[in-house]
Amino acid sequence: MMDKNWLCFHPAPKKPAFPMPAGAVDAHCHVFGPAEEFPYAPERKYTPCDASKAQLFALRDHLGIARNVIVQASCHGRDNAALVDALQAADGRARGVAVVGPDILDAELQSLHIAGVRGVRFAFLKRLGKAAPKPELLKLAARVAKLGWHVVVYFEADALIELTPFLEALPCAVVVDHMGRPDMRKALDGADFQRFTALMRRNKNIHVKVSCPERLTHVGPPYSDVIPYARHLVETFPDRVLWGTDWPHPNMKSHMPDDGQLVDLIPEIAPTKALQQALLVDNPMRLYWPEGA
Ligand code: 0GY
Repeated sequence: MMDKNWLCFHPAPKKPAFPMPAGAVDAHCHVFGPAEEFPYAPERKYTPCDASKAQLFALRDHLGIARNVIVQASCHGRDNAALVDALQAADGRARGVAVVGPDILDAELQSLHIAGVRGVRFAFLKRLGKAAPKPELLKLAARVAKLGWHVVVYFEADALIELTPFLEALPCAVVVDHMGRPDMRKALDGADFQRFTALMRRNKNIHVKVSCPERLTHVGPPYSDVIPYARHLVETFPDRVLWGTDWPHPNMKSHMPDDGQLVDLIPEIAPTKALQQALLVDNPMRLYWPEGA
């Protein structure tokens, strides 16, 4: 049963007014279950509403998106079966980011690669579960780097100082989820966000997803407090930004965003055609479909 205080994804998102460029990638979305076929992990911290691959692909088509990057969420633990099943059904139009243990066998990594996985995710949010020790994660990163994969990291802004040496030691591209979760009540030019942009300036491995305004906002839709942060990142690091819906928006308790409205925010965060092309097509393609379309 889904958690009682949970919201399920928007039942009928609007058709966006913003026309996505051809080949646009949703670089952050999930599949959940369905639980009957793909049970949630016993150690999970929440039970979501089921969100199937068919529902994800229908949303993709409705929003004018060409491809998905499906990210393993903590409710499925290290069992990537639902993710792999979705990748295999996507006809080449989805790639994946898995969660695996440091003890995973090379043969298992290889079969995830064949299924379309191109990255591993390390989450450092206590409310989602405990991360493996950093030396083990570094060893794992070195192994996946050999496959041409990268690492996706999820943390909140107050963990950045402690995590910076680790992020800089990763031997591959690094993709930071949700802008490094800045606190929107702090200034864009304040010390916390500047620390993050300074890291990106210094270290060209680091990429960032300008995603999740619904989770970061303190004022609600249409997320006017979050837009300036996203736009700043897009304009400052045009070749290292990615965009995603975060559908089906796990752990949202205040409100559920309309995914069509999230698409309509894109011209506000990437105001030119060239920035939109980089954000939505060229950057995610380089990481997830380096061989080309
Ligand atoms: C997100 C955000 C969250 C959850 C997870 O793995 C997860 O369970 O990523 C969150 O609760 O902030 O990226 O989907």
